[in-house]
Amino acid sequence: MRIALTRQVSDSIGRCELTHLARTPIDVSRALAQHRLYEEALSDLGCEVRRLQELPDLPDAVFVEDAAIVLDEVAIITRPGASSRRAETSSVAKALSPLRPLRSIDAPGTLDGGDVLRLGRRIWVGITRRTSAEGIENLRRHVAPFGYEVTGVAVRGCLHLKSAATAIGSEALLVNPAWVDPAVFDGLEIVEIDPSEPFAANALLVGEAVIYPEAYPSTERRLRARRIDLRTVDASELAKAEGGVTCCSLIVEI
Ligand code: CIR
Repeated sequence: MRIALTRQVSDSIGRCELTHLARTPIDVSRALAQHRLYEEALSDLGCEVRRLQELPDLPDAVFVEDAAIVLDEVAIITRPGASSRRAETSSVAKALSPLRPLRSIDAPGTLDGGDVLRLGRRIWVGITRRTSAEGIENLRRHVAPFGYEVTGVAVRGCLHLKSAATAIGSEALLVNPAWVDPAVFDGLEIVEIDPSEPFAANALLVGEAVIYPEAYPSTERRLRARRIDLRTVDASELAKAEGGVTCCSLIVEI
């Protein structure tokens, strides 16, 4: 069984953290509607969608991916790099505690789930403004006993590693080579985004299907040419908050 943890868009999302984008007005009701369709796409792919408690005063609380790393053996509750986001983690820990043994990233380390990319037993972690060397070391200590290899990766020009590279298959990645050097993903098949669509590398693999924003038609054609089972969604309002499709759920297999 596959559970997808999500959280409704906060009324205060207009005050979200922004790093690379200029602030533009977010239409909360459109964002809510788009988020519901995203949840529907998860349900269509067999996920039981479980909504966490609403946190209306925490603008970025919809981006639940940043609060935890869920592996088969354990879940690691993060310490987000933006202090405004640290209060998001306790409700995620509460939801995960019946599903996995929990560990945590501890001060002074910081780590955002958006920086953590896993394929099999290999984990790449973006070294970014949000994720520190201590945070990565902390993660390594928690997961090494289960046989995971953790590699810190330089990322430039974007918020998180998963803005630059995400899984589109068990051995395949969608990558923006301007933001991360594809050579770090040794041995994996690399599909590059269309360079005219820099934000196009964030795709959400669920089983063998991929949830993908409809905003990147040229890259979408590249994915369709590979016969990937794509489920496109309109994620334009959350994109104004620098969120993508991976950010809005935590997938837990039980
Ligand atoms: C932030 O800056 O933290 C939010 N506005 C966006 C977080 C997006 N999360 C993700 O890419 N995993």
